[in-house]
Amino acid sequence: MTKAAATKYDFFPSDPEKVIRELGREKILELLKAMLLIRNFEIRAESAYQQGNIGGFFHSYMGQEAIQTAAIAAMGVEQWWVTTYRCHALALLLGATPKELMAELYGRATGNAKGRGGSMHFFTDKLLGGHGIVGGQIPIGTGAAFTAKYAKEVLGAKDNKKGDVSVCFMGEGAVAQGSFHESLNIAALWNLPCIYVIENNKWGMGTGVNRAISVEPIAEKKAPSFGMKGYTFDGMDFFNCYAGFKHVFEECKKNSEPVLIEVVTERFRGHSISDPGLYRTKESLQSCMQRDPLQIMLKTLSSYGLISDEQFEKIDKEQKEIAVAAMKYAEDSPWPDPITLEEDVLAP
Ligand SMILES: Cc1ncc(C[n+]2csc(CCOP(=O)(O)OP(=O)(O)O)c2C)c(N)n1
Repeated sequence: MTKAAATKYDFFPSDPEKVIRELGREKILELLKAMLLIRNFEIRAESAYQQGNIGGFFHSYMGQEAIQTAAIAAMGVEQWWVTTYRCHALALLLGATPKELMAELYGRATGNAKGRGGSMHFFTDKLLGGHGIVGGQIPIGTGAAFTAKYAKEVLGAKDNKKGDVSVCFMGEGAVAQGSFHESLNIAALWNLPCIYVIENNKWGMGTGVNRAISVEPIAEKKAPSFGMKGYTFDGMDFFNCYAGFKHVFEECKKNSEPVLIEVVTERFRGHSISDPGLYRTKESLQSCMQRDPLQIMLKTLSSYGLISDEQFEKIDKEQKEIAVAAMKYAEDSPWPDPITLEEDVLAP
């Protein structure tokens, strides 16, 4: 059975002026730069893939840049973070360098996971991974929230090394998995400070959300069944995401209760690089690309006189050069030595 009608979303309220006042011009431009780095990294990596320099899976974050950029801007890097295989942006935002990430895509020894993980498995000391199993990261994010709570309430940790909260990203496709339901149930039962974020890009591979998930808005309808609060954000609008994440973060820190967020977004590419996207028309893709998060941010910042088109283009060009330099670094890097094959393997 198919649910045909597209949902009309009522997004969390936001006030760009307030966000701009709170963050200031310099910080906002830094965040725009981060979004442009993600976009340029994805574009260059995609071309390296097409040239045969990268193999295996590859899932682009193009179109979704505002979400994780806003989440980190609102909560700071010192939380626990975990996500899906669509993990390039989160790793960049959490401080992995474009060079080490590009080298990982190229399978080189200098890569983020020594060339063993590829596109789906980036890590930093705060990023508990990109994960290839749909829903596989949800229990991990829940466990990290337990760590944060235990460190604070039992060990009395004051240095915030274990983070205040855990932030667990997933696609809407993961909502139908058992791991989602078991994790949210235990998080609610034990008051774990976990912020679950569903990035609803409307497609799970080629399956439309209306054919896969029985209710929408997902978070607002599902959260109450776990005794949680649920919110909906506009994933194409940085300012809406920032205001929403900030609100939820402050609330979660105060009451140590889990929360479920749905961020409505669009992916500008196929599910993975090998997906020709035959399940959607060119026109529908073009129409969703009209709401490009980078253009929306540029337009908003321009309307407050904070940036000109020339300044935007300059930042864009600089980020492109960083991505191109990362490709060169990856190309020049050595392949892993076969003698190291059994190193770092936990189950020999
Ligand atoms: C347990 C499991 N089942 C199936 C797959 C194959 N698979 C990979 S991605 C995907 C779709 C997931 O879509 P969604 O959660 O909406 O995330 P998105 O890719 O849109 O970000 C599927 C079915 C998998 N990796 N793991």
